[in-house]
Amino acid sequence: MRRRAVVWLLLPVFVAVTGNAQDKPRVHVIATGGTISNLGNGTERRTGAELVTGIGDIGERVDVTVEQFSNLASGSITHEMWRKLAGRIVELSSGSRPPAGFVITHGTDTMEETAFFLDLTVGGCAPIVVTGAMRRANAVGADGPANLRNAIRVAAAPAARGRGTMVLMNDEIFAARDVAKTNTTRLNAFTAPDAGPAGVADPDTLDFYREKPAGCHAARFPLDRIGEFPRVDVVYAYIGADSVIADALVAAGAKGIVLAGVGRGGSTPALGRALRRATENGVFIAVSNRTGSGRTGAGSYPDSLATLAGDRGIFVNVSSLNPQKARIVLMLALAAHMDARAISDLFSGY
Ligand code: DAS
Repeated sequence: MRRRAVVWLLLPVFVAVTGNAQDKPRVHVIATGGTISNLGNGTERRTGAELVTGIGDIGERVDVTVEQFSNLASGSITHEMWRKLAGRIVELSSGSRPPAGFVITHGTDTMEETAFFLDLTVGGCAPIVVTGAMRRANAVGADGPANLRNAIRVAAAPAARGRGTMVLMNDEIFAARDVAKTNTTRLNAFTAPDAGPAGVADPDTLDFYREKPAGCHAARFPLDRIGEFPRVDVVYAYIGADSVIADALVAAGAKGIVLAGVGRGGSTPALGRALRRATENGVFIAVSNRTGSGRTGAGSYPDSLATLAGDRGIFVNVSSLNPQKARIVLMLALAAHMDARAISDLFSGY
């Protein structure tokens, strides 16, 4: 299965799966794998073309083309695959017949990370809608077909233009920045704990709860400004957390560490001291929290870091971004060679 996935990555299949394209918006589906394609037998997964064909009537209103990017569980998606996926969307958007929108099928486990990466790196008017399934492709009550159908509807909709990358799951539309997987198995596993959903895909209409942006979506980190991805890790705070993990990450070459702090961003004294030592080695520390929602608070930092807050920006607050999303921002900021002050300002914008 692994060999097959690599072949797909290198030779993407680009097929039109719906008929007559006249006067219909085109949505380009890029399939990466995940439970939506998983048949549960350990070897086979449905292709993107099979998934689209399985939803029958969608071709009446939308011209759907499909490309197989990979066919992997989402834990196997890599940083370089992110760069390649974003690059592919940029390439297709600037081609002679750009699609009206994109749908990315993806495993749900890391979906929020890929969606946020795309939102930060791909600009333009065409919406990017990431979707997947909580139940396997051949499960009773599989949610994949409805999610894919709704994602295609959103990607084709004029009302979605300029909104950047979204996630569509269980009839709800979420902004990539806000969404998180907050349950392991339920169909309503995706929520936006602080902001709420951005809209809903009802059977008769798509309803967005926020005003349509005046222009197109601007990428904060356009791909052509990003160099190599540095090592950036997340360290969890908990009762008894000591310095071992943070020290080991610095020794392993981490350029950034996100603290998944307790409460509003605190840690144990020992972990706090280790993070302070890390800053002395030029490592950037971004403080997030492990609560699942809410802002990381100014003044709630570990004692040993408090005096560094704002100091040359080496210690940055990440407001309500969860740790895995704060990690992406820090990694991109470092890959874009932003300096300490710029990174500090960037995080205060979240
Ligand atoms: N939960 C799935 C994912 O996120 C795992 C799978 O489909 O193999 O990709």
